[in-house]
Amino acid sequence: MTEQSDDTTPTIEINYADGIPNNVDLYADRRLQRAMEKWHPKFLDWWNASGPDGFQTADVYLRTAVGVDPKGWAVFDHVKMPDYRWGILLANKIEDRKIGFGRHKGEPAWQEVPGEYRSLLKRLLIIQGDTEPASVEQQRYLGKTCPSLYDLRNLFQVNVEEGRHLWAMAYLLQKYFGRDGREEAEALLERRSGSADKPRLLGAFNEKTPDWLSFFMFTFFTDRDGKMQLESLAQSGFDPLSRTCRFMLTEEAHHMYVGESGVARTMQRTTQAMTEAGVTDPYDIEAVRKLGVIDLPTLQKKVNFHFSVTLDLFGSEISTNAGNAFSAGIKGRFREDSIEDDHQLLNDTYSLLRCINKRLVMVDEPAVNAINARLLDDYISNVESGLKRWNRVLEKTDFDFTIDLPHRAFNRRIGEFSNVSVTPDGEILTTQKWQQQQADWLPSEEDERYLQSLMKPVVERGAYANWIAPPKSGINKKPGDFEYVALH
Ligand code: BYC
Ligand code: FE
Ligand code: FE
Repeated sequence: MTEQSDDTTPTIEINYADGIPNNVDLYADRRLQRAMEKWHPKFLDWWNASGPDGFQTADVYLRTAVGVDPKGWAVFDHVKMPDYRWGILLANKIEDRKIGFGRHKGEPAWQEVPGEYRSLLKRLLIIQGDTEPASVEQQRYLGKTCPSLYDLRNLFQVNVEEGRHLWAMAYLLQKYFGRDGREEAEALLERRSGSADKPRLLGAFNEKTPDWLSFFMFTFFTDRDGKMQLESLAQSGFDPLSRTCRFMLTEEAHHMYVGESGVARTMQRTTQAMTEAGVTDPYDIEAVRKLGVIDLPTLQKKVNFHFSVTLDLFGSEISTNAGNAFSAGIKGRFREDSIEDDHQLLNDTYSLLRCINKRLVMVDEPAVNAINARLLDDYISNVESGLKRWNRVLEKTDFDFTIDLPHRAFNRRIGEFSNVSVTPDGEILTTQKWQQQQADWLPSEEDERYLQSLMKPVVERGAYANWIAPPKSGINKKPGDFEYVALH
């Protein structure tokens, strides 16, 4: 007997012959084709105006999807970013897929938008779609200060894929939401990260990503929110959304890898430089900075910032919006299909930390209202495993330092803890006291200035900025001095 793949659905080929690569038979739907073809040049205008600054004529060693199954979907080649084959790619259809949760559990998954959930669904697509271009805008100027060609290539890989994630949401909006959908797809290209009059929709996506450490932290913490949200949407009873998100998730893993390995390489280089120079105290910031590397306390402050800002992206812990989306079968829990319960949560409770009368207490709440709280818990435990891997890098050194996550109530703007001032250890302070101490917990202007001072471009093949160690291995098994980006 020959070995069979466990995926028995036939792979739908990606059509690269016509204008827009796709595996959704785009060219059979004239109305949609016209809408996407109208949107495409506007997307390119956005990319040129707000995507990576410069480098548009450079040849970048990028991966492009050639298939949509988790194994072996990518080819690598040098391409100019504006020529990247953005397209519409959905994971293969699962025959007879059923809705897995909520009041429609067990009914066939929807292939069209259920009328009663139209606006709920549209809102989720808009929010998801808004974050993708926002992150590209936030990272627009990083190319100019890349620590190596390898890192520059990774930045651009992340950028083009976030661009494709925008395509994914623009496709769903234009295919399933008629004229409103077309307008919303255009609006996704009009809002701008950090803009005063047309900002992006969620807080963290209007923050700056001013240096490469911020970029690595962002891809570790914030792209991981992307993963959690996409996992929840991949459970959706609306099948086109589920298939879209399943394919997006295969791209997401690399983004988090870029962040995790970027921070690990930074810590490795810092501790190496300290050892070589005989600096024994990690808190002797002046001595460490003299070596031109990033001191560990500043790294901790960056963790505090990016973690707390990202927690806000989960919305309020107690949320009827999220409960409605769950009961409707539109947005599930993290890996809903491997949870063992009735998937309806009619009588279940969930235990979560709340802030009541300015005190932090554990409370049991109806589980259906605590969907966001649960996803937040799943996110935090996912982050914790990454942190353990970082701390292993530190354990191998002679320094007594660990990176810790701040308390979940620290520095929050959204949800349960938005009205209290909490230290990284979970102690409630008066706002005034908290503000006096915040420079100990969050990057100060001086810290930011120091980081900026390190951001000098290194573009010689095989060379790395002094503050970061080279990666353990290259992309697609390429050697260290490979020309990941050919600058012209
Ligand atoms: N900022 O009941 P609530 C990614 C609003 S990242 C501003 O608390 P709900 C990526 C909310 O809209 C993943 N406003 O929470 C990563 C609502 O307003 P309306 C992105 C906020 O509804 C890196 C009100 O407050 N995807 O992909 O459950 C690079 C009350 O809402 C915020 C998704 O988020 C905030 N932080 O919302 C590239 C998935 N939080 O409607 C990409 C789709 C809440 O009353 N979105 N509000 O005016 C959702 O599932 C949900 O909308 C949220 C939480 C998770 C955002
Ligand atoms: Fe994305
Ligand atoms: Fe991402």
